[in-house]
Amino acid sequence: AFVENLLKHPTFLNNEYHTKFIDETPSLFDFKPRRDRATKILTYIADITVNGHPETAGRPKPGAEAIAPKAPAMRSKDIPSGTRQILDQKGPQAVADWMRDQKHLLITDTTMRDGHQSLLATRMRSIDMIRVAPTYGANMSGLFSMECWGGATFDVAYRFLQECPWQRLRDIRAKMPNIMTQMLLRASNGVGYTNYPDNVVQEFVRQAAVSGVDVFRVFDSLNWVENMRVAMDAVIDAGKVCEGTICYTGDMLDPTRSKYDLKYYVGMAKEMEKAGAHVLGLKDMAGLMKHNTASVLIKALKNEVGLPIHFHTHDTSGAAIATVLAASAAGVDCIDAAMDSFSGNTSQPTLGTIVESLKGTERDTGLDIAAIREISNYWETVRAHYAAFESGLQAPASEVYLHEMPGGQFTNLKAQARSLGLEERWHEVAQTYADVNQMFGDIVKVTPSSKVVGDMALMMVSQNLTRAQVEDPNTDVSFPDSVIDMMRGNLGQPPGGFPDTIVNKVLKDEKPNLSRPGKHLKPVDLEAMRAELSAKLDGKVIDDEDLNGYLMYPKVYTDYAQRHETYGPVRTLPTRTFFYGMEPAEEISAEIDPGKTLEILLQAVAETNEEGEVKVFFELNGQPRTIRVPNRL
Ligand code: BTN
Ligand code: 3PY
Ligand code: ZN
Repeated sequence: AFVENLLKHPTFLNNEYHTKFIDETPSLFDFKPRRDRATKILTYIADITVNGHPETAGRPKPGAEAIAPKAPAMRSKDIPSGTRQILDQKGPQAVADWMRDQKHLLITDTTMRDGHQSLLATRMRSIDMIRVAPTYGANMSGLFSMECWGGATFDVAYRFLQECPWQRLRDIRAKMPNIMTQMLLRASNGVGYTNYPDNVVQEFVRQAAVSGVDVFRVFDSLNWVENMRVAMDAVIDAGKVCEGTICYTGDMLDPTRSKYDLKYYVGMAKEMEKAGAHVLGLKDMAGLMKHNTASVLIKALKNEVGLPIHFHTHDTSGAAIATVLAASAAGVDCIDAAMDSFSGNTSQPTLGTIVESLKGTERDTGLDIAAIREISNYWETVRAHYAAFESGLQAPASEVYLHEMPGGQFTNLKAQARSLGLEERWHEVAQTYADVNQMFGDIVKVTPSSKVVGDMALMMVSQNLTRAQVEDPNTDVSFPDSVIDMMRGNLGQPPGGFPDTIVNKVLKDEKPNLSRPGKHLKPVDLEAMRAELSAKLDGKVIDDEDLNGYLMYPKVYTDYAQRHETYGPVRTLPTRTFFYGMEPAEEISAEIDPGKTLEILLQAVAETNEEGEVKVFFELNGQPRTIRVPNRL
């Protein structure tokens, strides 16, 4: 077994073998029989079939409409050229120039990122995206970009979906070579919830560009430009499109809320331009921008800033299409929308409806409404498989103007409230969220600052604390860790700083750090981290993608990698199988490598034996296979 391990080891195969290698590579001494990938996948299916998936237990099941999703046919064999070719041939500035030259309204499809992040708790699996990517390339080549990466998708892929986010990106890129891919990057917070050392942010951006991201939407959760520069510079250095982004909050035309007024936004836009952004992102993450505001703001930005503008909003209020059409009339260059069946409510406004609304006008998008319908029907079938992750939100609501929660947070916070037994007090949570925002000085609320506000609001409602009590120096309050962290300055500073009242109450005698967090964080020794991870994973060779996963999420990545050893490439399973296992006589296939497909038939599931184990009988590519799994129910 030792020799066998040695002969198979990549270091040996790469001719990098030397005697020290034997001492340093504990996996060579791992004589447990290594199971092949097919056995691993069968073990996963058997386990889920017997025990169910922990994430879908007790949740609604897919209905009869959840048939196997089939991608619509490609309308032509050859792929028309698109925005990706402009970027590759002429670079990011040419993309920006081209955007400004277009009369028609450009559209980014968010279905593969914010659409499912906002409607299905980010649970959409890669296979459901990759399957339809070639159809997009052939039938939707006029899209500006496909938002398909970043935000919460990175974390959720490893943590809940047992798949590699980098591979998702590479696969989408390869199957859709003409439409630019787009990601959401939380500047110094990377795709995590806290500031990372500068070299970790730089290394992450470098790898994301190599693995396939074309457009980086970079924002800071407190709108602090100082804290965006490291990420923006890294994008510019990588030769990709840097969308320097303003987060919109509050109500710009309300004279009683003057903190975020027109002057504030125009000022920040000019800072974005000076910082080297190619495109100006305008991110209305909660869907608060009203149509009159869009008219005023977009016209002002077009007059005062030279950058093309890309507008993002959410339909939580039900008014997002009005806002998008006003933005379009005011000359916005590009807007975000989700395919119809993944649009509305806390998600983006409806792509097909925007296309139809502008048909025949001078901003006609030129997109093919029949192609959109086909793709939307595909997504409808996909969505049916994720019934367990639907929020149950029934209607749009103007309450969003009170709480100002981001679309991506809303359903999450509601689920958190439910798990704390506060579901029937949801409207109190919403009001308290608004109170906390005022107590923190009226801040931008978007990941991660939105999570801090949410943590505080849940704590206050569950302990029946009012804002006055929290602020009272004579009342003892034990603050959530995330609140302490933010008041220390670890997410940076909002415009005007945090109010002294709350800082002093939270930190007592400790002084906050008012300068950029990255300035104080020591650079990480990347090779030492690679060695550390390798040691945790029995000497596994750690490539740059894995290393970046580990740098963002040390525990989440390590757990993923260990489960991968047990279950193999479960990303290739159909979504129904992944979440629900198989029925007797059901047959599925899983393409574990290009051209290498497993045909899997479940024959029968035996009774649980005295040891508490269950035998599950399969046919794998026509050969009988029996797998034993513990019954944990
Ligand atoms: C998770 O939710 O922990 C990730 C998904 C994979 C977990 C597998 S599913 C089969 C087995 N049963 C469990 O409870 N966890 C693992
Ligand atoms: C994220 O950071 O994930 C967001 O969607 C913010 O809007
Ligand atoms: Zn969003």
